[in-house]
Amino acid sequence: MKKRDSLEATSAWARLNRPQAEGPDVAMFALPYDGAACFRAGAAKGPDRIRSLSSEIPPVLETGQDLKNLLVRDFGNIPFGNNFVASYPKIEEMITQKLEHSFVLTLGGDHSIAIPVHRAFSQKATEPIGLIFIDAHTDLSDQFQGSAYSNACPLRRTMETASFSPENTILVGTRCFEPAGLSYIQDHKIKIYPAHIVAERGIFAVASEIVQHLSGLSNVYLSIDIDVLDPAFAPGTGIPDAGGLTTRELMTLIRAMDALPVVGADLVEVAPNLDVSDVTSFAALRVIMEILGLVDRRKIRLERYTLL
Ligand SMILES: [Mn+2]
Repeated sequence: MKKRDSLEATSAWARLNRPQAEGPDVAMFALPYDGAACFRAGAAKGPDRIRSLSSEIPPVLETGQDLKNLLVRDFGNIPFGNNFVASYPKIEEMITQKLEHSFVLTLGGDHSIAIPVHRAFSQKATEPIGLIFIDAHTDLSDQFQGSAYSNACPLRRTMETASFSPENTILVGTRCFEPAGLSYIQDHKIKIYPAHIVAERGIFAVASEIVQHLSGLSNVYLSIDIDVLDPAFAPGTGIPDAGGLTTRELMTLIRAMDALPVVGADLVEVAPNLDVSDVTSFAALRVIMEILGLVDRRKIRLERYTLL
C-alpha cells in the first residue's frame, strides 16, 4: 500500500513525479534485483528506500537551478520472475520503448542490472555510445564465481554490445582491480581516472579531459555505482572500498558533463540494510538530482535530447 502510494505520488522525486505523463522528459525505472551481488546483498531494497525519501527533498539544485519544468515519470519497479537473466529480453523491450522520447534513468539493484539496460541502449542507438563508468571496481570480469552475469561482470558484457566500445569508454574513481579487469583495461587501452588520480589532479581537470575525449560522440551514457564514493560518504553498499570520491566530487563531475550529450544513466548498489542513517540513499538522491539537472539544462538548450 505504502509503496504504491509513493510511486504514484506527485510528491516523489522532489515533487517532480508525474504518474500520468505521456512521453516524459525522464523515464525512471527500477530493477530491484541483487541476486548477482558477489558479496553482500541488499541493493534490491535500494529503489524503494530512495523513492520513499525522495519526497523529502525540494526540486531545486544546490546551484539554484529549479527543475519545476522537467517532466519526470517513475514507471516503478520492473517485474521479473525467479530468473533475472531470463527476463533480460522483457526488460530490454520495456527500456527500448521509452528511448524514443525520454531520457531513461534506471535504478538498481546490483550492477548486473545494467546488462539488459545497456543492451537496450545499444540495440536502439544509430550512433556509437560513449560510456562513463563511475565505480570503485572495474566490473570487467568475464566470469566471476562461475557466473557471466555477476555484478563483477557488467562492464565486460556491455563491451560486447554493438554500440558501446572500449575506445569510447572511460572509467572514473576506480581503485579495486581484479587482475582480469586490469589486463582488459591495458589490452584495450581503456581511458581510466582511478580514484587516486582524481584526488591528485582534482575533479575539474579530470572532468574537462573526459568532456574532451568524448566530445565527438552523439550519445553519452553514465553508469554510476554508489560504491565509487568513499565509505565515509556511502557506507550502505555491498563492497565499501576505502579511498573513494567525495559526494561533492561526484556531484561536480556529473554537473560538468553538461557539455556532453548525456542520453541515459543508471545508479546502482545502494543497500539500505547496510546503510547508516540513510546517508547513502540521500547521497544517491543528490546524484539523481544532478542527473535530472543535466536533462533539464539540455532540454532548455535543444529540441532533441534523447538517444540517437
Ligand atoms: Mn559496479
